Amino acid sequence: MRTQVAIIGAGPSGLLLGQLLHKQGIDAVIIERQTGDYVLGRIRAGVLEQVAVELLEEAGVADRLKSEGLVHDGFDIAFDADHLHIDLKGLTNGKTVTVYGQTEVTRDLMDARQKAGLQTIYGAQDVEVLDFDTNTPKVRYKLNGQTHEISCDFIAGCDGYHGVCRASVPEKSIKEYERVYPFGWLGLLSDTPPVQEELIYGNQEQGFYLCSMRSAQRSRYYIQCSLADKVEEWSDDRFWTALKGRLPEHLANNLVTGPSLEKSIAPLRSFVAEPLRFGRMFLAGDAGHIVPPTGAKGLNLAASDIRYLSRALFEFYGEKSEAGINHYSQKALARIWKGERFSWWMSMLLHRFPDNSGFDNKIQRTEFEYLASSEHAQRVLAENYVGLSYA
Ligand code: RFL
Ligand code: PHB
Repeated sequence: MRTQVAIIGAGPSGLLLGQLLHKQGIDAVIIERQTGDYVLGRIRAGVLEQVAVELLEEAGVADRLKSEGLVHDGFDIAFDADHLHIDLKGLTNGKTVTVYGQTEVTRDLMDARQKAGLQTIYGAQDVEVLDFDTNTPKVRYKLNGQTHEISCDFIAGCDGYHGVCRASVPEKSIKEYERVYPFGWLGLLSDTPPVQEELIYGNQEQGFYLCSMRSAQRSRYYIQCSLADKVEEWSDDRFWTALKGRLPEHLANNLVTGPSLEKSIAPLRSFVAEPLRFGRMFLAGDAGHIVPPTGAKGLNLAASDIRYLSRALFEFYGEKSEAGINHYSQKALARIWKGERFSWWMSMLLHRFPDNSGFDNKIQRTEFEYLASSEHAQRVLAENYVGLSYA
């Protein structure tokens, strides 16, 4: 088989790239290790930047997002007994974020791909990326025991943190930067009305908590947990009791509990690989970088990578220019590092660090007080949260 762009991974990065390329008449095949249902079962991101929403509009997959997504003008930060409202809209000349689950973004992209009759190979095993240091790269994989090969012009590595693309780059050609945080997030999804209309990020003696949602009837909550914790040790009751204990009293009284639809633990990590281009192979999304979810940036950074990469490929095929592909890595990384900085900063502000000294705790508290007292500081937070413009 032959295609112009072989995309590895059918998460949001791979599917969005496929859709944008299709709109420009560029041929692509997506090769995914899992089944479509498995991909849809992963409950992850919930908050979309305005620029990400605009990119999904450009891809022609934003109808449901526009009708069902919840536009949020602000969110709350609670620190111990204190409370701060961040007026995103007021602080950013009218910008907002949209609460719409990654599962729904993925579903919309899958539906559009199916409608357009575009090819996705699910359940591909032993995927290999070959000869990407030449002009004739190849992807080899097994399906139902048979080996297949796709020749292509480019390989897009959209295969997430544990994917094969980054792992196939010779060690000497790549540099990795990493910070691992000493705790995880335990998340619970339930068909219960959210505790309040806007998100609340909290830092309390027992640790971080986040009250988020998917709709007026579906809540998503997270609490900081130990890395040693196992999800089986957390009954729904234990989760609700722990969350209730962390919430300020007026919200604890409002909390509606119910059976979990999903519960999982995610470790927190900051990670960047440099560069993001290796000859005819590019890395995009979680394949190239990870942020702790505190800033709600992972999916949004994946979208910005895909915007830069799609433009680069449009230039290559449309204008016969290599300028875009030559600049992809540098351009994407400039925005990624800003997302890394912001996510690190939000994480440092909002979690209880087991090894913090008294000094560290005082600095963290002062960071909150400074934020609460300075409109400039709030503006910096708001500008980053709604999303920096695509340069
Ligand atoms: P994905 O979603 O991991 O998809 C990669 C796909 O590649 C497949 N794959 C392979 N396919 C073929 N061959 C191989 N060898 C393969 N290896 C892997 C995988 O099966 C998978 O289908 O990466 P992508 O597309 O780059 O998307 C990134 C986002 O998923 C991620 O950044 C966000 O979910 C992060 N994130 C959040 N981001 C936000 O912007 N806002 C949020 O509010 C937000 N909240 C979160 C989050 C992530 C979380 N977790 C669990 C890590 C909350 C949580 C709890
Ligand atoms: C979510 O709703 O899953 C969510 C929201 C905000 C975050 C992380 C996750 O920062």
